[in-house]
Order: sequence, then C-alpha cells, then structure tokens
Amino acid sequence: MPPISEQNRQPSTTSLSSKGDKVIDPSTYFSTHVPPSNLNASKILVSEFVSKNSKINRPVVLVTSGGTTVPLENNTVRFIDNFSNGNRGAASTERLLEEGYAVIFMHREHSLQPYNRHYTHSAERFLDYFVAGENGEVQINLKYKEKIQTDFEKYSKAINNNQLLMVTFVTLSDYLFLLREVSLTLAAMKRNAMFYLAAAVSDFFIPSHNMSEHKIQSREGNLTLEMNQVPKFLKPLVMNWAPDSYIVSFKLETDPELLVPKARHALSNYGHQIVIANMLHTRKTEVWLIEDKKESHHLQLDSKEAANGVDIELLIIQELVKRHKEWINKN
Ligand code: PAZ
Repeated sequence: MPPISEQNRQPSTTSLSSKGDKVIDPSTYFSTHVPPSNLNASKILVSEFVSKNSKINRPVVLVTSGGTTVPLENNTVRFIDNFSNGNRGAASTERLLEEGYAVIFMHREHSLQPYNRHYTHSAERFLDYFVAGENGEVQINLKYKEKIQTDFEKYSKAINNNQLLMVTFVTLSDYLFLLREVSLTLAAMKRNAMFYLAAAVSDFFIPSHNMSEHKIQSREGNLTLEMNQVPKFLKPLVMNWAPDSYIVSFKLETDPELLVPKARHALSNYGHQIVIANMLHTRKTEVWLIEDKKESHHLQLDSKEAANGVDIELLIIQELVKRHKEWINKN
C-alpha cells in the first residue's frame, strides 16, 4: 500500500519548525564560510576525470552518498550527525558502472564504498577474511576468495579505466563547496551528465560566525542550540550550475502522509527531472519514482529477492538509466 496520498497537498509545517528566520541565499553562504582544505585537489581530479570521459563520450554521473555532519564548534569536538551509512550511494554506483556510466562517487569519509562495502561494513570483521597459510603467511580465506576476486576485478577495472573517481566530504560545509565545484565542472557534459543526489544532507546548521571558537564548556550549564536553515542548494544547481543535465534528487520522510506531497513540492519548486521518495524504515526494499505530471512509479523487492540480498538499487538504476536515455532522445 502506498504510504501516501496522491493529492497535490502542500507540506504542512510542524510544531518543531524553526522560528522563521530569514534563510540566507547560497551565494551568501559561500562568501561567509571557509572552503574545505581538500577542495582544490578534488576539483583538479574531477576536472581531469570529466575531460577523459567526455572525450570518449561516456556518460558521467555524480553520486552523492552518506550523511553530512554539522559542527557545534569551529575547533570541532562535537557535531550533529545523521543515520545515513551510504549504502544507497555505494550500491547504486556499482549498478551505474555496470550500465556503462562513469561515476564521481562523492561520499562521506569512511561511509560505505562501492565493492568495498561488502567487507568493510559487513557482519564479519575485516581480518576474518584471512587465514594463516602453511608458513604463517596471510592468505585469503577460501570461503570468501571467489567473491573477493570478483569484487576486486570490478573495482580495479573501474578505477584503472577512469570509470570511477572517489572524492570525500565530512561536514555540511565541505559537501556544499564540493557539490558546487563538481556541478560546475560536470555541467559541461550537458545531457550526458546525471546528478544522483542520495546523500542525507542536514537541513539545519550553525553559521561559522555564530559558533563557539573552542570546545563548549560544561561549566556554563545546559546547552541551548539555535540552528539556521540551510539554504536550498538544489535551486542554483538546477537553474545555474548544471541547467542542461538530468537531475535526480531524493526525499526521505518518516511520516507517510508527507512523502509524495513533499516530493511533488520539490519538483515544482526546483523544476528538475525526478525525485526518488523513500521511507526511513523501508528504504532498502521500496521506493517511489516521481516525475512532474505523472503517476508515481512504485519499485519494491519481493520477499524472495529481499531474502537473497538483492539490492533495490538494481531496480532503481535500471529504471533511471532507461528514463535518462529517453530524456536525452526527447530533448
Ligand atoms: O545512505 P543510506 O543507504 O543509509 O540511506 C539512503 C538515503 C535514505 C539517505 C537516501 O535514499 C535519501 O533519501 N537521501 C535524501 C535524504 C533527504 O531527504 O535529505
């Protein structure tokens, strides 16, 4: 049963909403915050990657993945984080590579990564993949060898063929600066570029000039936080940074009544191509693909697929690649 009504309702505000302070615009954000120290290095890598793939006419997709942190202090000891572990982005990247796309995998440092995710974040501990050989030297445990061999081949092929580039962020600010740079570079590929914005990006932050410079001291008593709304970056992305590209945003909710209305609201506000809507607790087994003026399209793993560990990203990417191709031809 879809958790959502298909009526075109506007999202309601909640009693938890902020006090209605003015939201700053994206350009003010960039002029009042310091770019991350790795920005230039990432920019050079992205630019080389896009140029190499553009020469061979290979479509390129930016996949954003994992959650952003929101620091509470400029010299950060404490920060606010969210639930996202980056599985969606990593699994989608594997499928996109198989579909022939080149992928810029822009992910939260230490979150799940394509192919590696099966070992770094699995139920086994990493060193359990190995055993001691006859002379005590390390060998891969035979139980895992075939799977490791397959994943290793796919991963190294993607890296060596310039089909996969990994760049990282940690904080909300890192993410926003990097997103702008990558978007402006990728925009050159026009319709051959896709944006797959699966990262869980904070909606609230503390502007750098309002943050404590040093570690907040407990002797000052209870801590009250006032957070500002993050400017809506999808708008400049769609309108200015990459106006000719295929843009896929994600919408996550926990209240089923809000999911489709908010996804449709995003489409009409930003004018991009598609929103993938998902609920927190069922995100691994079902999603809705929502395009403007069309019925939403429900994708769901059946119980057998789910039990056999099939990723729903298989269905998502099949459907998206088809839609991206149709959109290129139509335009
Ligand atoms: O990273 P993950 O696999 O744990 O979760 C994926 C997701 C739920 C973060 C993604 O599908 C999504 O909905 N991202 C957008 C979240 C938002 O509404 O900001």
